[in-house]
Amino acid sequence: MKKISKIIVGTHNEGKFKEICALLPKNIIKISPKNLNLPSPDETGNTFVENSKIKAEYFSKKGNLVTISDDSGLAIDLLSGAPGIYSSRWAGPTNDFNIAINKVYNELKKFNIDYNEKKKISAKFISCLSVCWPDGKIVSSIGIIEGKISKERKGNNGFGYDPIFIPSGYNKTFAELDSKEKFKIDHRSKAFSKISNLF
Ligand code: ITT
Repeated sequence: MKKISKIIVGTHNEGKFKEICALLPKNIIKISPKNLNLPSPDETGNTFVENSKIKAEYFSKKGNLVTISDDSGLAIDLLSGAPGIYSSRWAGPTNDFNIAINKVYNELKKFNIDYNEKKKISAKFISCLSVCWPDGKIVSSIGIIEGKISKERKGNNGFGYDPIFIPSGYNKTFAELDSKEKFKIDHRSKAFSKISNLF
């Protein structure tokens, strides 16, 4: 298969855009949907895979170029997997992650959790990456990182829910790790490693 030399990184999320660009080889030209004046498609799917495919198909068709898109989110076991595919929507129309994180803690409060009991609020980050070619060919890959919700938000790195997620085996949140450390273990890197041969 012909190696990819130019790609649309099909996301309007700046944090994600940076992280996907960092995963891709340096020599590939990366284009953002913003540069092409392309808005996001409606995420009408019921799963990460469906929504990831919707985005990759949409941008590759509109931009007539190979596209990589991601659909991802935080799934908290105690909340039956919420916010899940609604992770972005919990931040409201202004995409404010203070709102989304407050919502997580408010939902968890309903369970009277005693964080001092060392009870683990298990959670995972899930990412589905899809690569779509203008002829319609599409490849998807899922990556998962297990962890727990922190007692309080900590750290300034990363984006989204990073300040409240502690990956298993660590005692720091994703937002306290530097990006290189996060990339070694995170959901998006794991999904990417399974399709890295495309690049
Ligand atoms: P695009 O659809 O344009 O890609 P989005 O932010 O709406 O942007 P999603 O629908 O996939 O993307 O929502 C995923 C949300 O889950 C995202 O907004 C983040 O807040 C959160 N998320 C995903 N990966 C994350 C990570 O590595 N660190 C922190 N939060 C993450």
